[in-house]
Amino acid sequence: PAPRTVLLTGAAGGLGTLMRELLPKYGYRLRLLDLRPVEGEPDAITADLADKEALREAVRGVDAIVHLAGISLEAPFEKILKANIEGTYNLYEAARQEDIGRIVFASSNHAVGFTPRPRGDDPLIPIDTPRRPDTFYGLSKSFGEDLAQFYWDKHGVETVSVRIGSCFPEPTSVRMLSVWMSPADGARLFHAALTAENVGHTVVHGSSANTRLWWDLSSARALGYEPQDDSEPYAAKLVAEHGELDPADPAHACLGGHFVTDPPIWPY
Ligand code: NAI
Ligand code: 15L
Repeated sequence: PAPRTVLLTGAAGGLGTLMRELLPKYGYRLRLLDLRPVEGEPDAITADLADKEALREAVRGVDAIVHLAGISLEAPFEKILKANIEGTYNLYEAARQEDIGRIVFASSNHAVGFTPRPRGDDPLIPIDTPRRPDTFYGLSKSFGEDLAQFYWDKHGVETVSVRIGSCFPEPTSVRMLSVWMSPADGARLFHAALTAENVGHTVVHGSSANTRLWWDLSSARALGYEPQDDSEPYAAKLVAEHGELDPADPAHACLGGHFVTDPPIWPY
């Protein structure tokens, strides 16, 4: 496709760093934003999602936004509220005001983390499975998806909400064998989400085509995503180290893994 300018929020983070490397290969020109300076990128915008003026300036003139910024793990509610809930609202408001047509929102498996994981011949988790957040963090992603639906219905801002499994260079747990998204497949999926036509608000599962897949990738494939990777080559080593998932262990019972059983982080 013709190069398009994309604002990448959360550019200093783990996924942001991977995407800074991979997305330009698809012809994108990236504008970078993060709360923290982005290493080796003096032109990156250093701004908090709380800063509405900075956001409005940051989104001005871009063709689309890939929104990764925020707290990426469980945290006290007040912090999640500020960064993920208010922060994502501030970004959507800036996008609406500046007529940005498309956002790719980094949602998470933890928006539906309490969904039992398939076992044996169980069907894959469908994309319309009811929301079952496993943390305040997951709840903020559930809010983000609703916000995206609202900004589409009310204001015509399109979003692809990607419920990312685990996007890291390699899977590091047995659970991740099922939900792993290779960085290269992550870039493929974001590219599909940026270029597919008439997405309205579309929710997709974000992972590679893993042998041990737990969820249905068809809404992602419908955007043109063709995953090329599979975590299975990592399986023997991880299973030798940790054993197969224990069916009796509640931390292995649900999509969200240990997020469902981790003790709450106080203060609530
Ligand atoms: P990360 O924690 O490494 O990066 C997040 C970035 O957002 C950080 O650089 C941080 O400085 C920035 N940030 C936090 N609060 C901010 C604020 N108020 N204003 C501006 N920037 C702020 O997380 P990671 O792994 O890179 O994830 C990126 C996104 O993808 C997050 O939204 C996360 O929830 C989501 N996600 C990631 C998954 C993964 O496997 N890496 C899985 C599911 C969702
Ligand atoms: C997430 O949502 C987190 O941002 C990431 O750090 C991983 O914990 C991932 O989910 C996961 O479920 O493995």
